[in-house]
Amino acid sequence: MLDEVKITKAIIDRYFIKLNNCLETDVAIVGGGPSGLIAGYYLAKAGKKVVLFERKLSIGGGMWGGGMMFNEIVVQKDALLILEEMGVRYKQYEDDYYTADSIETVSCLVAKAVQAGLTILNCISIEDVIMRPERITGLVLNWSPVEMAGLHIDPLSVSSQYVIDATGHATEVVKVVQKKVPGRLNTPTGMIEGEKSMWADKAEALTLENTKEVFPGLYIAGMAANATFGGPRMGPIFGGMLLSGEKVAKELIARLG
Ligand code: 48F
Repeated sequence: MLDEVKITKAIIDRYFIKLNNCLETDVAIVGGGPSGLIAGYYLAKAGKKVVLFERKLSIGGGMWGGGMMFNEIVVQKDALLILEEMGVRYKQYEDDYYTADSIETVSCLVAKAVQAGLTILNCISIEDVIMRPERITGLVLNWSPVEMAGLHIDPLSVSSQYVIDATGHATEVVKVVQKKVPGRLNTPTGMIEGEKSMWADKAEALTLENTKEVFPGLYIAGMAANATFGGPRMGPIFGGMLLSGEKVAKELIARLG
């Protein structure tokens, strides 16, 4: 006979094991869009202890809706190997233009990343960082519904050797650092340069170039990288996001040793 309290206990017990395991990690990723998921996948696959925090209930960021809710995405040739590794089917449209179903893509990315060992904690928002004092050493978090309701409830904290800001256009972790220690980012002005208008070709190349450490202990990936370093936006072409996630994972795997 099924017992409601046992169901409750099973959920609480299992969740707390997961949460406890995330208190001290090699890498903490903020944002569950394509760049964060791919970074998490490669880090977990390499045996690193990695957690991803996502504000929303659903994981996938800006990829579910393709372009303007037409649920297809475009990916260029350079990133096809990643799609293949994630088990995503794609079709050639023209030279260097390939398409994939955005729902299938998000679903495969999430499934592969979790099964590789990435822990995803959803409905959690990162509101601050821990600094000691010249380096980011962790994150400060709270339930998203607490944030949404504007409740005055203190957050909790986790520590991590490295943090990745994969929060997309909002570049939220970098914004916190800029506010706490203005002028100290690894950008030309020391501040967030700000995202520029749509230019797909340039943006895709720059996303990769801008994927780097922006403050000791803090890396940026995906659209957050362009927003921080003043690159343009690119719209619903996703190769740059996937390659950015792969690049940041590779760099951190090398640094973690
Ligand atoms: O925006 P998002 O998909 O980031 P991305 O990986 O990919 C960008 C593309 O989707 C698209 C594009 C490229 O074609 O321009 O926009 O760079 O996902 C970012 C995720 O971060 C979450 C947010 O809910 C979204 O799912 N997020 C943002 N701020 C926080 C956060 C925060 N403070 N705490 C937790 N999650």
